[in-house]
Amino acid sequence: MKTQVAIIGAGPSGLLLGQLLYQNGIDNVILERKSADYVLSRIRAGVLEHTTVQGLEKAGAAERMHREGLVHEGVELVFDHKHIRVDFEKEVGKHVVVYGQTEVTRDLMDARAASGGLTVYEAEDVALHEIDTDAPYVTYLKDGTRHRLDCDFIAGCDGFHGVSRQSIPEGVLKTYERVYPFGWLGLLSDTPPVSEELIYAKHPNGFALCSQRSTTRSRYYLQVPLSDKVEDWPDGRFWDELKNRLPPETAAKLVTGPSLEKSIAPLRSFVSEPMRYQSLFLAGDAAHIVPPTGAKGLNLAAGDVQCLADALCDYYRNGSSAGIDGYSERCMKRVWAAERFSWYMTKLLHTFPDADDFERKMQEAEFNQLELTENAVKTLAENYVGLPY
Ligand code: FAS
Ligand code: PHB
Repeated sequence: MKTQVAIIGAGPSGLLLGQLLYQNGIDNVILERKSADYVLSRIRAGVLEHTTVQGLEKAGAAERMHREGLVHEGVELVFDHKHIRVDFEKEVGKHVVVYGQTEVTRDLMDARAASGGLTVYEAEDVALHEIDTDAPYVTYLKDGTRHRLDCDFIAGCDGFHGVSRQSIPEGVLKTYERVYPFGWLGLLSDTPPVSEELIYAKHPNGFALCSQRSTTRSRYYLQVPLSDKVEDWPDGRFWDELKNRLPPETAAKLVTGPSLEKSIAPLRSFVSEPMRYQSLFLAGDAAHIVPPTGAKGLNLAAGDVQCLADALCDYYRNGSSAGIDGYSERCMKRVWAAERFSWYMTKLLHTFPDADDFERKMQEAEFNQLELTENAVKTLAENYVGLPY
């Protein structure tokens, strides 16, 4: 089989890239290790930046998001019960859309099915070959038969644990990593959100986040030690601890109910440079990871993929390699800005078990900057709604 671009991974990166290339007449095939149902079962991000909304519009997959997504013009930060509202419209004249990654993925899958693009689900043992030539190819196993897919380029959209980044020879990549000493325990419930806007709360017991998927479905998170397991957190304990960490007037409004999903995600900052090696391009979590405190993971992936689609269109349409040659450098500026913001929000709002008294006072002083200076709030708003890619 032959295509122009082989895409590894049918998460948001792979599916969005597939649609953008299809819209520009560039043939592509997506190879996904898991089943479509499994991909849809993963509960992840919830906030879309305006550049991600634009990407979905370009991909022809934005109609339901515009209909069902919730426009949010601000967020609330709470620091040991001190409140600050960050007003996006006032500070930067933009907003974000609250719409779950699961729904983004579903919409992109539907758009791909309508476009007739080939996605091979449950493609096992995907391997990349000859990536340092201009005739790379990918092999994979499907129902016991090995297949070969010849292509011009490979897009590694296969996430942090994927095969693409591992296929780059030793010594080429420079990686940077920070693993945080805690995780996020997430709970999804069919209960009305406790507040109209998201609440990021810091409490001596740990961080808590009140998010949502709709006006009837909520998503909550608690910072937990890395040693905790989901089974340590029956629903009742989760709700009691969430109430502990929220301001009393907010906790009093909390509607609890049975969990539909509960999972613990570790937090890490990770970047691998460059994001291109010869005919292989990395995008999304395959190239970088951010702690979800800044709501950047999915949005960074969408930015990478729009850059890559622009570059490949320039190559195929105008015969210019300027875009693909500049892909990594163009993405890196935005990747590091998002890494910084996600690290800043994580340091600001989490309880670090090994912090000394001075570090705790610095954390409090950092939060007070948001009260004392106009610029601090504006900078937070600019980063939260998303920097241009
Ligand atoms: P993904 O990991 O989503 O997709 C990669 C795809 O490649 C997967 O479907 C995988 O099955 C497939 N794949 C892997 N190896 C393969 C192989 N060898 N062959 C073929 N296919 C292969 N971001 C936020 O903004 N907010 C959040 O709250 C948030 N929560 C998260 C919670 C968890 C547990 C995780 C892991 C991430 C979270 N993120 C969050 C980040 C997340 O949303 C990612 O940024 C987003 O999924 C990135 O999309 P992709 O780059 O497509 O990677
Ligand atoms: C979510 O709704 O899952 C969500 C929202 C904002 C974040 C992280 C996760 O910063």
